Amino acid sequence: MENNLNIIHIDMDAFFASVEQLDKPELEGKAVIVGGVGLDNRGVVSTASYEARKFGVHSAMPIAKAKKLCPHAVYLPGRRERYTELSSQIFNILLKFTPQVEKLSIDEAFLNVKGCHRLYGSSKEIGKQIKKKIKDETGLVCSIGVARNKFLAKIGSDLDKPDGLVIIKNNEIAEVLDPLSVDKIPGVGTKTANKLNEIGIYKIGQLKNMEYNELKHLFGKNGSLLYELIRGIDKREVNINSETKSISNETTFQNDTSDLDLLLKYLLELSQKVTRRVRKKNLIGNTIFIKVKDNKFNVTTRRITIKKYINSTDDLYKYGKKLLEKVDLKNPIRLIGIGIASLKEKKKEQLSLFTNSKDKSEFNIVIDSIKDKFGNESIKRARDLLKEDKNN
Ligand code: TTP
Ligand code: MG
Repeated sequence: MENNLNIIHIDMDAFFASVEQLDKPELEGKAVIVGGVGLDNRGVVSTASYEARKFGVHSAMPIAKAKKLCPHAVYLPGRRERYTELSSQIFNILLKFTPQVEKLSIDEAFLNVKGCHRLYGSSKEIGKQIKKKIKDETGLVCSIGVARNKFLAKIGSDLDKPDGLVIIKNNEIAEVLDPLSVDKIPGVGTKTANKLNEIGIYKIGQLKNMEYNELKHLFGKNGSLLYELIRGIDKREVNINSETKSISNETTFQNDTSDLDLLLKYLLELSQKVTRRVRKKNLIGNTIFIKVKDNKFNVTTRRITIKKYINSTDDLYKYGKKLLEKVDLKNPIRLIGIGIASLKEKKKEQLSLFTNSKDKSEFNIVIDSIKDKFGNESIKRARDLLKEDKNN
């Protein structure tokens, strides 16, 4: 397969409705419509299962209209928390393949898999593995598009929904794009599409016959972007966003070591550094990972996703230690690293002077501010002091 088809777009199928069918097996194969008062108070359809779409029901349609088209459907108000929970499970799966994940919405992401082929095979293979892992671990079905850029990958994921896996090869671009209606182009909404329809242009292929200057005239500064997109050119990069970004630190030892106590002490020191950066950015995360490289340069990584979002040194260290215990330390270790992923912004909680909370984050914040004022060496944990003794 061509080796520059590195962009993957993934979009869950009928996401909210599929989650409802997953949690209530009696709804499997039935018309399910999520939306209305419970979810957004506007009485519109959030999404409809594919069984309901056959009757013409779609997102943003007034519930009243949906009830006329599909009276036998099961109407549900929606459970945002549950959808968010599954969404973060899905993003954690994606992050196992590559850190290059750009979240677009609750059920949609771009991946750049350029560096992943040695480990996971071709982009098509990676697409298959992602689909399988998501199905096995969550029970949900998604559609995937693979192509050389974002625009084409997104077009691809939409071509064979539900449960699609579409590869758009470079020599197939025109063949795929030309018959599509113009509203498939990002930025071309109903209004612009209508404007084009009025002058007899319905398909992307027809739009290609327009001169560059005509497009500029019609679409202003977006004209040149449009000129490129319809020819399958899209220079946008996959941008890792803070929600999927991770923060980590690693250290290479002067001498390789098999001493578990010493490794744990380094792990604690790294946990301090990592969580300090996490706290500085006012983030919390619920995926913890470690990396170990032995003297033969074999790299082992272990990761775990927990329910609670953390940013305290003790919490990170605790889970890092558990992960390290799962690593086979048969060869001496030359490098160890630890990090947090699935980061999100920590909401401002009401601070109380008399809180009895077990949450260590306030304690950590005090330590951080002393270190900011007096330097890193000003406060040390007893374990760090022990380590210094051992190394001297
Ligand atoms: P989409 O991915 O647009 O739709 P979908 O996943 O339901 O269906 P498809 O198989 O076509 O991808 O949106 C993801 C979720 O976002 C969707 O399940 C519900 C929610 N949503 C709304 O609440 N309102 C809307 O208008 C749309 C489009 C989506
Ligand atoms: Mg979707």
